[in-house]
Amino acid sequence: MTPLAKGTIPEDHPLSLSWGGRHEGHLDRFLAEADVVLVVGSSLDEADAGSKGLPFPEHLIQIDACREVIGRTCPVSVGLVGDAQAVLNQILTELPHMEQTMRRSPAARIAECIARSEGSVQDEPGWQFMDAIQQALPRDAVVTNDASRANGWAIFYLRRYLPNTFNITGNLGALGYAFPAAVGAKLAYPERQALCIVGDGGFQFTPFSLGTAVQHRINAVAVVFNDACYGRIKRMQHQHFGRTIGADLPSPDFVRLAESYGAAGCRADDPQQLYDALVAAWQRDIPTLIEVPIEERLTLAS
Ligand SMILES: Cc1ncc(C[n+]2csc(CCOP(=O)(O)OP(=O)(O)O)c2C)c(N)n1
Ligand SMILES: [Mg+2]
Repeated sequence: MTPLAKGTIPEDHPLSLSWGGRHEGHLDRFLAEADVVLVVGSSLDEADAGSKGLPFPEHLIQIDACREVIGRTCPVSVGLVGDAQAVLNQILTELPHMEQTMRRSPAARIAECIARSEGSVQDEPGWQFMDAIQQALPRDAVVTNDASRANGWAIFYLRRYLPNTFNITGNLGALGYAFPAAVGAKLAYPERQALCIVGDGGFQFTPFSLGTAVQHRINAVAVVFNDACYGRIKRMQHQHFGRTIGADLPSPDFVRLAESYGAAGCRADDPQQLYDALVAAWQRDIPTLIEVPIEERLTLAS
């Protein structure tokens, strides 16, 4: 699954391989070794397939409901225009009549790929914070995010198991989406938890949504990773120009900001505190903001 598809197939299914496998090229090698890749419902654009692209083998088949998307970013051997479910059902209907030369499950290779990828990241603070969230997160909770460094951590490390339980702002990556989206998700599914994973910059595009959530007793939870800057932008400025401009942010006291709206606010300095804060947050009937102060070097890391 590409980032936008997280949760379409449960990430603990033995045939499921997600973006996390991209560490040290494990997922890329897996794809490159394939005889043929069948892409279902992905535009393969930058936000979906990554700015570095995916190393597809020569034979690529793409199914999409939108004709313009087929072959737009990657050359395809075969393009099939249609509804994913309908086309997949048609393929399944034809399969028994086809000669099958080999039936070898890739489950073992997928498991190996995941184990190698996970083994290489567990010392990283980003992984540890996402692991804490994972432990506290119900299987059907809806996660929203936008474009922070933590958004990248969530794409790589967080596992989702159900469709529409991981919502990014798609190809635009627009800041300000994450928290209002969590409020909307909690309204749509009052019996489930809604969690926004966001940076200090992104959260400050739409903090007033805290007021709406308090007013209507909507328990959406925000985890704000605060490095007091537009970290991703600052990093790109460093890389391309060797200097930064306009990327530092005055940091409000996020806990008091939440409390001033009548929401609950707390600070989590390490993954264990984040886990405890989330478990407490699920119990409330008002929104909770959990601020996680992080060093700038974490968002500036490649
Ligand atoms: C509406 C909007 N404006 C600007 C951007 C460009 N942009 C992408 S990431 C980013 C920085 C985000 O900062 P923060 O939320 O604090 O996350 P961090 O990078 O520090 O982890 C900016 C300004 C954007 N994606 N959307
Ligand atoms: Mg930031």
